[in-house]
Amino acid sequence: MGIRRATATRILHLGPGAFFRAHMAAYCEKALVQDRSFGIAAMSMRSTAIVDALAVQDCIYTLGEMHAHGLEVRPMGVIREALALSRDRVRCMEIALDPGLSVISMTVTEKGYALDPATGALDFDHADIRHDFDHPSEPVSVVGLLTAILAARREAGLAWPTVMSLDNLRHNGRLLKAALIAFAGRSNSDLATAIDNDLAAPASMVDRITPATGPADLDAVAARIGWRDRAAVLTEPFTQWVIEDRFASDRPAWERHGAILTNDVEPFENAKLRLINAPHSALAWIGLLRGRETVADAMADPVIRRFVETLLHEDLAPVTDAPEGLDKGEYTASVTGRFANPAIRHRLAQIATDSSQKIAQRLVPVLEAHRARGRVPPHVCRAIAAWIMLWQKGLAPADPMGDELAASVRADPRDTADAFLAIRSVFGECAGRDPDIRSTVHAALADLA
Ligand code: CS2
Repeated sequence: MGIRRATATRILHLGPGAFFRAHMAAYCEKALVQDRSFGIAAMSMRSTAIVDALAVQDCIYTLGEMHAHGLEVRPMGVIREALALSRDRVRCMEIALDPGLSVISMTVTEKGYALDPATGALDFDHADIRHDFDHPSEPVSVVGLLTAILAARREAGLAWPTVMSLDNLRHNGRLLKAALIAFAGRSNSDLATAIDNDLAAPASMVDRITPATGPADLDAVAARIGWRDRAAVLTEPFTQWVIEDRFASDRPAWERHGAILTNDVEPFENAKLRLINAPHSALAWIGLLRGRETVADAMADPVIRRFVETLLHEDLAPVTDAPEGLDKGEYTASVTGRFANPAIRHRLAQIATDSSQKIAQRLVPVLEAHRARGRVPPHVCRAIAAWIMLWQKGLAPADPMGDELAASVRADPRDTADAFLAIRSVFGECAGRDPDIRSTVHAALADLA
């Protein structure tokens, strides 16, 4: 099969992980048919492993889709350069200051923005943000780096590219822009005003279940293509990308390849976070408690499957408005099918990682919507109880708030629950002081124990 290669670099992408290589890169690769100039420079903020793997292969890698009839593979030639900011800072800035650059996109996970998870505001106490204030020309955070790029382009009289987040955060474009304004505002109010007035930061909703690639995945790809592609990625057939149509300049014709360009991404974000990410987290917590390893293993456990279905139908779907053109029933029904796909080995521990950053996006709005109707959602509370129980038992995977969470564990799980529910940056104001939520979580803890 021939490889479609890009002829120029007009996109700088931060975060070249598996999700990006399976999702946005796939849309960009297809759009090379319309315009080959929209190649990508893929840059990691710190780690060098995937960057090195790509670099030795001339940035060509294999995208494998796990269909019911088997694995379908395709060579990808859209990435032109792979770099790590920690090592290749000069080259990164050269690309960032290229007059032809059209988009800076990013998949850096929820915690990559250094925001307070509950309020969405930039966390000025974050170690990386503090570092970047002290070393503005050597930023290590996404927000510090983007601000440095915007300042340097402005200084050089260059237009700003569109800055686009592809992470699972509500209003990701608006949050990112607000963080940049807040960061710039501390030292350069002129720049902050210009960002406020002029920066295009569209929101986008992304969806494609793509586990971190493991050695067995690489073996499966090698068996198909005849060489060991260390940057290969395996993903599900389903893919969705809904983008706010607000760009500073030209961009690839993603809409010709399945992306939806719209004025209002919010209903899509809500549906995705509530009907896919919320049950995903819940499934991960309950599944880990019951000793399962992957999402598909957990879905094969009838107790867990029943829980996920009840959670979806009784607690999540009733407070989620379907965006126009999307059938909520079908969407909800497809979720369990996607989770149950045995070809995808998605480790529960990967999904349960960083849960403190995900709860405010996935579950708190659901809790609030039910409280506004005078109700407590029992299955959401059970999911939260499962998360707390993982900490109680010392089974929780890595979390940026790990020290604080571990220090909140008490001998009695109910006391642990009260301490956790009162953590404002996880639950906002909604849970800590609500006796009905607390007692429902207590009851669920007793039941889980
Ligand atoms: C998952 C997501 O790891 C997680 O938290 O819920 O990465 C999920 O697989 C994607 O959002 C699906 O599009």
